Amino acid sequence: MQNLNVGLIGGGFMGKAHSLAYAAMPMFFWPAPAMPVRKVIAEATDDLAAQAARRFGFETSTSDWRSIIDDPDIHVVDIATPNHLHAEIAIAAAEAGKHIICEKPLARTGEEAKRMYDAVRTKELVHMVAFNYRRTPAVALAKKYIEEGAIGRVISFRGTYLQDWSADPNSPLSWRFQKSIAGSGALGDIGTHVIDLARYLVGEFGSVNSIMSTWIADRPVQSGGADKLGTVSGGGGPRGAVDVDDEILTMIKFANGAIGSIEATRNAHGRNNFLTFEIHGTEGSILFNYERRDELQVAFAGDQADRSGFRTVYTGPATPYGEGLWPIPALGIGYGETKIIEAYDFFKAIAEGGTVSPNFADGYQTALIDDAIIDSAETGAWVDVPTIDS
Ligand code: NAI
Ligand code: SOE
Repeated sequence: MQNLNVGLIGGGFMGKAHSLAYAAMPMFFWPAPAMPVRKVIAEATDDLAAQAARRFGFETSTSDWRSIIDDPDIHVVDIATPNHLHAEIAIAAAEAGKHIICEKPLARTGEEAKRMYDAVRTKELVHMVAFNYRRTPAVALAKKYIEEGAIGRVISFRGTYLQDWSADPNSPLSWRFQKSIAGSGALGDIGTHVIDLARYLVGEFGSVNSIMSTWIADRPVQSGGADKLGTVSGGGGPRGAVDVDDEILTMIKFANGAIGSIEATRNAHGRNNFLTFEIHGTEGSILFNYERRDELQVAFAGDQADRSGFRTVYTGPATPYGEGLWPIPALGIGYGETKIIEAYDFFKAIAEGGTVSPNFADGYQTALIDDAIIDSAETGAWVDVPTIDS
């Protein structure tokens, strides 16, 4: 079993989640496909980097992410920075021949995502984009049911991602509200998770018709630093303009004839991480709510009439990834487990010389869907989504 040295760039929320995954992955999945070694972590300053190394168990730290790219001992570059740095780091890492895992959204625009995809597509390296909700066991179970034909032909998909952390007009103008850093607002930040699930479970998007709104036009300025996701007030200082969307709503015509909708907002009071989908097929239905992520609700058309309706299946040893997780259903799947499974699949692909999904092709296709949603919201028209040449 080989050791693979990881250089992690960004020690905020995702730096924590990825570090946990590297430490825990071999504890869950044994024998591990490879042993991740937490070699070096980069942060914005020397002090932040040193603290991150201590906290997250890395051997060394740096405030210069380029030194990670230049280090021949690093096998894996993990990009967990705000979105505007993804492309520059990923392209440099690809040129240096490193395996890359990059947080979502892959890029701020389709054009930026294309450059990233072009940088990796002909190289012998594993690339992954961290749409980890696919790795929730109940979502993988939904995929299995669909592939087995348990709900027949999929005819419709309704997805939501509703949060409320940005509903307070005095929560700071963090990087997530700045187009130059984030690319877009609720669309890229959380809408892309649902787009990824829709592509995974239903298929490619044909066209979209969308609405986008910005509810809070300005917020107290925050310069640099991690996004505290609404847990701190921005205070009474100067306010800056929000130039991204707070909310998006889109209708979808899928290439295979199914239809659907996606709503995403971070301004829905009372909603925390309400990532849901309901899928209707010709022979049954599936309902998933991430806030109850141990459970998949299923209904089958063939059920006897006096007992038909949704039933709950709890994920556990008999369901996807069950061999590595907990020994009894319903002990509790958390956010950490989705990242541990993600790390497992990523390192497995490296160890076996294979590929993993979602990868940069998926990230690029998702960015093109984002572009089409923005275009449609601006024009009011249905917009066709181009399909990438992969
Ligand atoms: P965060 O704001 O908590 O942390 C970002 C960190 O990057 C900060 O600590 C900041 O100091 C650091 N940083 C900034 N410039 C840097 C540089 N030049 N070198 C090294 N470090 C630098 O942000 P968060 O929530 O961790 O988001 C990071 C990425 O992960 C984003 O792309 C975001 O969209 C994605 N994300 C994905 C999630 C998922 O569920 N897959 C969840 C949360 C975020
Ligand atoms: C904030 O909306 C956020 O942290 C997103 O950036 C993540 O992608 C999502 O998983 C949780 O919420």
